[in-house]
Amino acid sequence: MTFSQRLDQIAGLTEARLGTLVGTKIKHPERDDPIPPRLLGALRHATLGGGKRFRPFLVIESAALFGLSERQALDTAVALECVHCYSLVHDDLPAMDNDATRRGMPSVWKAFDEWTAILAGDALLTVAFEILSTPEVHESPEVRLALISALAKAAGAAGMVGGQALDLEAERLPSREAPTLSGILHLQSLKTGALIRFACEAGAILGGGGPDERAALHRYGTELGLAFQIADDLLDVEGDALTVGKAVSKDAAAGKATLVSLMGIARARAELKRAEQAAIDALAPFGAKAETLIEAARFVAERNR
Ligand code: GRG
Repeated sequence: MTFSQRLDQIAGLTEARLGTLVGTKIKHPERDDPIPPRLLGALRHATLGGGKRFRPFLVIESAALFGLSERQALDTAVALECVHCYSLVHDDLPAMDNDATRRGMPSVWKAFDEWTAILAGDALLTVAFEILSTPEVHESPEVRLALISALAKAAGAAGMVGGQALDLEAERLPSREAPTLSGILHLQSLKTGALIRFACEAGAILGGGGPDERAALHRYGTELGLAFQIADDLLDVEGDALTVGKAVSKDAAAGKATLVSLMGIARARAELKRAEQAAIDALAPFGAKAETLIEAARFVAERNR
């Protein structure tokens, strides 16, 4: 099976499980309160029918390093995808990035309205933790708690939300200082990197990996997240909107400092190559078992969507 086929296969599994969980888990198990239909429509619009499902792929493939089956890692993967989808729904809002399209469709606030999009994001964030609390994720409550704690940290104020805050402050606060490369690297390692790092470490948490294995996956996730962000910035400069599935050239039009605008395209490409190789090197302790994750690093560096 090629890498692309494997990514598509995991995307299919994720889509099917999301379709089941978003709609059933967001119900009180002992009561039969239905989800308000408009909100449910927004939740399904936000989660189904698009997306590479790259973070679920990383959870499932990092768990495979420890001998876990797809099924054993799938609900953790889906919980993470719910957090990712929430972040996209909120990021697209007029008060944030003001994007009308996402994944080749109208963004949630465009298809519904702003308040529904805010509430859909809130519901997706909370359902992620509801999913992680269930025994289907792992039989051990300690493992479930470790996943909940790690995802909360990755998504929260010192993780993705913190990165988004730094990004918006840099763009909008009148007192802002001139952006520096180290400042942008830091905010991106939170905004984009934290969830990708969690995805890679989740396999070690689920699979009972030791500190060295977890540290190796942490390093892999860090370099992969950086490569992912540089590739995303390059797509904004060089990609076409139809393939990418959202508006491009937005950063330049907004005069926004990005890794590419601060480094220039040539240096950004070199840094992308370095991060790709560093991610691959971090997997050395896993030997041949890590072949699919190695291909994932190559996919990120070469992606066009
Ligand atoms: C609103 C708290 C909050 C955070 C938003 C994720 C994010 C933080 C903003 C999205 C802005 C952006 C375009 C970041 C660049 C990297 C990124 C996360 C791209 C989208 O992820 P993909 O390419 O999307 O994996 P798909 O649609 O394939 O899931």
